[in-house]
Amino acid sequence: MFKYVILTGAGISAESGLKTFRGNDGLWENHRIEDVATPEAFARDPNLVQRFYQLRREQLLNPEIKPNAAHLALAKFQTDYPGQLLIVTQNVDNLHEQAGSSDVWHMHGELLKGRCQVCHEIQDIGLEMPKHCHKPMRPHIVWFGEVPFELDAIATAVSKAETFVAIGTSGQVYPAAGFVQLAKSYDKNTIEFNLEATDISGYFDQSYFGAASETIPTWLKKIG
Ligand code: BJW
Repeated sequence: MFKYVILTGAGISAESGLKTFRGNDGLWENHRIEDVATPEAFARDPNLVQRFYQLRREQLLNPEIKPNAAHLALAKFQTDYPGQLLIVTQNVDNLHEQAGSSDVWHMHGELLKGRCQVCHEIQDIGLEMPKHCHKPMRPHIVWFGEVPFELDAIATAVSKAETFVAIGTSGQVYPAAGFVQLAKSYDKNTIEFNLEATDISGYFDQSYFGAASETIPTWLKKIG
């Protein structure tokens, strides 16, 4: 089992140029993420939702969007200490993989995958959403009200790890926001890295405030 379980959120990719969800105005064409990222929104206006994710793929595929020092330091730690560090990411980008990380579980899905609405097959996709079983595939994304992936395996990993770490997540979206309480219920060490205090800071034994591109490489050097 892994010594460290690391939960990452949008904040770790912010310095790579991808917007966070709840920063600034948090709106996309005047829609709140909660209004676009739901199965109901997709049923009501599939074109709007497909357009939202196509724009997100366009952003991610821009060659200027690259992993930053935080992604790279995590990947290097995984290479130097194989099997010690599991990354559970809420992010649908592939910046951990681009940085060279191997143990990455995408609990909210992946932007560059589509899922067949009929037979549920999952496929790698590019910019355009392909058809499968004569219908456009849906984004392979966990929307509000849908059950995130790998939850049982994540709970097991958290219960067996020494330390649970959250990086760049606001702690507003469940069940991910509850992992720290789960870790505490097993008496685990818990650490948070963020720019500022979050709704769940009180559950962490230690909180380090600052940009992840600086705090994460420093911390990993210390524990390596
Ligand atoms: C930096 C930084 C830098 C910036 N360095 N840090 C009432 C109470 C409790 C729960 C619910 C409720 N009503 C509804 C629910 C459930 C709901 C929920 O939690 N809603 C809340 C809004 C209240 N959750 C769900 O529906 C989930 N499913 C579910 O509950 O199923 C039922 C079930 C569960 C378990 C068992 C059985 C049944 C599904 C949630 C799906 C979330 N999907 C999204 C969108 C899809 C992906 C996409 O389109 O991209 O996932 S929402 C969006 O939020 C995205 C993210 O992964 C997720 C979390 O956001 P994140 O990563 O925390 O980003 P931000 O922007 O919020 O925060 C960024 C942070 O970074 C900030 O703190 C900054 O300070 C920091 N930062 N720069 C360090 N340089």
